Amino acid sequence: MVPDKLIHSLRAARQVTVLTGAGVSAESGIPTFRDALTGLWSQYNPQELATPDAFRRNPRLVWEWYAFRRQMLTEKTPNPGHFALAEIEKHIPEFILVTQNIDGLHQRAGSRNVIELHGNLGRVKCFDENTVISQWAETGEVPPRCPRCGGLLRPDVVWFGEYLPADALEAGQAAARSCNVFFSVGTSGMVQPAASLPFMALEQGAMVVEVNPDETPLSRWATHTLRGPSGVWLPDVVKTAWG
Ligand code: BJW
Repeated sequence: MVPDKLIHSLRAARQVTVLTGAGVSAESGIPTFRDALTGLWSQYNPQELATPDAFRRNPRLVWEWYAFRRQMLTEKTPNPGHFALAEIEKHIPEFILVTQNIDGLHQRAGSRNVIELHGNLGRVKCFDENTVISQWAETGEVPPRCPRCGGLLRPDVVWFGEYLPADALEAGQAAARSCNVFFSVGTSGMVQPAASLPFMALEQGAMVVEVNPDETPLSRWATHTLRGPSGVWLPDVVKTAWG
């Protein structure tokens, strides 16, 4: 059962901030990263696929891995957890959804105020110039080349050792510091700087709610933990709060 105190705070909240991670898309059939059996990192080595050095070493491998994941995404759709977050947004004066996910499923579910911390798989940028590129010549070369400078194209996502987009990070941190209720949904809390956001909210006195089937480093600090899948808990929160 959703705790009464959480429902009361949510109904009264002026600002709600939500941080999501791969777990919110798990029920759409998209693998997480660190789940022991099904997570991407149980099959693939992040050092060979999700770092600038990996791309320098083997750009074709990295490009093809992301192309495979982009293709997989075309068959996936938002799940009840995504839709519930879009519904919560309608009831809260200021609602900010900060996501680490690159799958665009929140926007497809109808969420409007979304901050993407780790980029988006649907975009491509130049490895050398960092410019987002929407069109390029299909010459058969893998990865394709930047039409402006001839550099290699790469997915517009944030790899280990790269800085997050400064405007997105600043907006996410400000949203964490100014909210009344903060939800941390489907993230292991292992990757910085995103993992610090719930702690910033706690420092400012916000109610922090974790939604996750498993324990994380946040669990013992969270005001409430909803232990289980977000596709079950989040619709329950909506139904209890607003019928
Ligand atoms: C469910 C569920 C269901 C399952 N319902 N829940 C400070 C200290 C130590 C290290 C660092 C530090 N600052 C920076 C670093 C280095 C690094 C880092 O954090 N490393 C740690 C691993 C130690 N960070 C960076 O490099 C970042 N850059 C940066 O900080 O720049 C400044 C800097 C540079 C250099 C040095 C120092 C500072 C960039 C991080 C970029 C992360 N990129 C990735 C890949 C994106 C592209 C791609 O998709 O391929 O982003 S890695 C991967 O992890 C992806 C995710 O967004 C991110 C977070 O993972 P997430 O979402 O939490 O997924 P999981 O799988 O970990 O967890 C899923 C959860 O869901 C689990 O808890 C399940 O239980 C749960 N779940 N089913 C709800 N149905």
